[in-house]
Amino acid sequence: MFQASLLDGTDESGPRPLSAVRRTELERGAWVDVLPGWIPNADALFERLLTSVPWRAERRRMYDKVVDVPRLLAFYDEDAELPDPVLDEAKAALDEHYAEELGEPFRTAGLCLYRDGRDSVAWHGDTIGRGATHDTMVAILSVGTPRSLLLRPRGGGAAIRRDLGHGDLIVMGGSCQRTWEHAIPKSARVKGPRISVQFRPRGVR
Ligand SMILES: O=C(O)CCC(=O)C(=O)O
Repeated sequence: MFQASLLDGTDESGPRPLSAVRRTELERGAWVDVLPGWIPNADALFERLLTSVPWRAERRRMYDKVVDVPRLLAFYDEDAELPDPVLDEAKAALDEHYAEELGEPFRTAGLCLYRDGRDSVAWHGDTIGRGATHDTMVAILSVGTPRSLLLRPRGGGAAIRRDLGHGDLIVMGGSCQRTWEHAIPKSARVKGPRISVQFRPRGVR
């Protein structure tokens, strides 16, 4: 399992200012914003989410078989109370920073628990809903063991990699969900768990 760092302690502090995010413009109107260490001292948050979130396993049909989804999931719809006050702070900070550009608040939180490097998510865009037709944003807070997020243009092209560490933020914006795809690949080197918290606006899944 993920080992909380000894230096980290249980001291909680809120998100660092989002003015420090760095944007990378991708092709076709997509972009990603990244802020390493957005949530400092994220060990306690990680442990609380690990133990308090009602993680559930899902199974999905793949062609003629039903297979295990290789990660555990939890979903907090817009009226649901988030599982941790740090996530309320994170969402409030995102809402404030992106208010003008996004034009609406983030509403839902999807959580994934990758138990180790065998868990993953395959190439996809968040195109259930408005992400298929409209520019939008998906903001991801990553805590626990570092994992790589890959992005590639839909229909072909070189992939780019963003390594997401403990407490890091990545925001996929513009046309990213419909013109690019993203994935968390399996990795034999990854031994510990990671939790991803995805904040999305209404109607984006
Ligand atoms: O784990 C992540 O950060 C990405 C999750 C994701 O792409 C999804 O659940 O749609």
